[in-house]
Amino acid sequence: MTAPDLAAISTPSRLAEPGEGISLEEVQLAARNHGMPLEALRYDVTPPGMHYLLTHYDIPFVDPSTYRLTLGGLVSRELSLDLDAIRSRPQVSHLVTLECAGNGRARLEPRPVSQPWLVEAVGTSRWTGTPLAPLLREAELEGSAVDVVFTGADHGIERGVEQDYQRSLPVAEAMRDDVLLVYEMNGAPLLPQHGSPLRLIVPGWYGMASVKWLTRIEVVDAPFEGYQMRAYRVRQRYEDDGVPLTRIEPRALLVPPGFPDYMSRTRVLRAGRTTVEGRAWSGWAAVNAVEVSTDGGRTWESADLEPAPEPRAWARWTWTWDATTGSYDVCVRAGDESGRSQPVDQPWNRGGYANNLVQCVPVAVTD
Ligand SMILES: Nc1nc2c(c(=O)[nH]1)N[C@H]1C(S)=C(S)[C@@H](COP(=O)(O)O)O[C@H]1N2
Ligand SMILES: [Mo]
Repeated sequence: MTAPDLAAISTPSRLAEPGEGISLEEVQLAARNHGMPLEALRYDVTPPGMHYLLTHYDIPFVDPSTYRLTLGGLVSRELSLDLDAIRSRPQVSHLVTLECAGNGRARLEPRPVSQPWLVEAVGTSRWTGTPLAPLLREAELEGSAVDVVFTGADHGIERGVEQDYQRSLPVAEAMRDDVLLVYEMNGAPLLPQHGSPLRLIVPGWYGMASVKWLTRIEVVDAPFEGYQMRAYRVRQRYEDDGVPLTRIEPRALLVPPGFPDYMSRTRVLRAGRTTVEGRAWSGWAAVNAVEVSTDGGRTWESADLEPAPEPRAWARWTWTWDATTGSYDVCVRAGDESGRSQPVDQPWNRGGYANNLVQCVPVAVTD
């Protein structure tokens, strides 16, 4: 028998045809990589099983008792550490909101065929570990160091390219004191699906940078151009060079008011005074404005914004609604101190990334 053609097995990057439904393969990805139910926006810290998940390939089995992290490449001193050695280093915790760069993709038209996120690819956790920078200093980077490459234990094929999941950070970003090697999530050991036994957390950046099942760190003398570095770019056409994704664009989400119809998912709310609530975040700067609309974005009112518990965590907001009977389209949008805000028209790009189009929820208010 001849060997099957891997390039033919691997689906090329494509856009859905007009009106083309979600495929079984997209549903298969969506079931593995679930979003955060929006009612979980009520919690400061997302309960672990409600945090979103995104794993390109399989969740690898990494045995903590034999686990080692190696740090090599352009360093004077190579390091190889087991989990005890990592755990005995200075411990730091940060509350960090993580969001997938593809959040909102399935609502784009035309739809880039990939993990079909609606808007719930987000969650906030208390991540505990040890800062990366002191380890890099201990290893002593050579003068020619440009990028730090992080390799995960997971392996797969994507658009015809067989690979380990790999992402890099420029040296200056890798040396930021809030970039952590994490072994605990919300005070418990990392769960397998979130990168056990050790993952990177890059606060403020879209999730793709926070490499799970981290096994190797390598310092290199040129910008790393691995598959995931070329893939996570905002481009209009497949051939374009595009702009690399880094920090999270501002977004606010609301807890859908009232209760849902099982199949249509339409919300039903009893008339009267109700508190509309949710969270808002940005990886660029503090969120400084949240506005709510009940008429699909024609008119807006300011919501009350609470201070974020930590700089890279989401902030709670509330808005009081005297809801009278009728049909409404309840929307929310956020802006941050850098002047960034959320568009009312879809920010379309070929990969469906950084799409922070405002969220609107149809609500039927009844007596
Ligand atoms: N090794 C590895 N790390 C990874 C990924 C992956 O597939 N493999 N997915 C990335 C992406 S795209 C996101 S959005 C986050 C998701 O983290 P979570 O599953 O813990 O929410 O992990 C990132 N780290
Ligand atoms: Mo992601």
